Amino acid sequence: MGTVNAEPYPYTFEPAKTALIVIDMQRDFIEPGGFGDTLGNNIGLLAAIVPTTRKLIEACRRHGVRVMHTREAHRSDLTDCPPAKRTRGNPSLRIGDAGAMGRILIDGEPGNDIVAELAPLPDEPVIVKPGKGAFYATALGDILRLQGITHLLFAGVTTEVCVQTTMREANDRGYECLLIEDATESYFPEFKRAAMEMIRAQGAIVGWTAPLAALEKAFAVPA
Ligand code: TIU
Repeated sequence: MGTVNAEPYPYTFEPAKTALIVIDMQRDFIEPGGFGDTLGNNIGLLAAIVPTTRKLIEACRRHGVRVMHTREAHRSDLTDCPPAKRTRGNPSLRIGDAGAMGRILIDGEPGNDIVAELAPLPDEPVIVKPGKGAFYATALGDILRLQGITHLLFAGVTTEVCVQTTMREANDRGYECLLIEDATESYFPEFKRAAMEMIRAQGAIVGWTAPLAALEKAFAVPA
């Protein structure tokens, strides 16, 4: 059993029943020419969390917390992409268009890969998701149930879009959720701050937040 000095109060978890879900740390959101860039965002903010996220992943691997990854991606024929999602905002490049790293947000394209520094190990599930939430139209719920997972740690991008949506989906399904504060980021710093406050308000209405150092301290206490 580990206890993290989290907000709004300590978060207790059993590593064997806990999974880390690293959300959408893919080149499309983080590198120049990807989807995030074409939407006009400052991608440098997101690239800055890669080293901390790597430390988090490595700590979880060492301490028996299962690591899972997600990618926001659509089928190459776009049949799983709602037209509303494709046309919203009238971006210069739409989902499925040819960009600097292949077709934007299409499964199997170079831009859809997880950044090299955070590459999944062969036994780590990668959930390919067509929505913002990782439970929508994916096998994630079944995978977690079959693995006996009750607690979820969250990292990745962006805090108020795919991370928060997935945390809310998980919370409604009964998982105890902890967001690692310095392993998540938004294109809008004020949205990250607000999302973290919303998550932990009202006695952890959606879940807890804590920095990586607090999780590392919990791991350091002998079981
Ligand atoms: N992964 C994720 O958050 N997808 C997005 O499109 N996020 C934005 O903030 N645009």
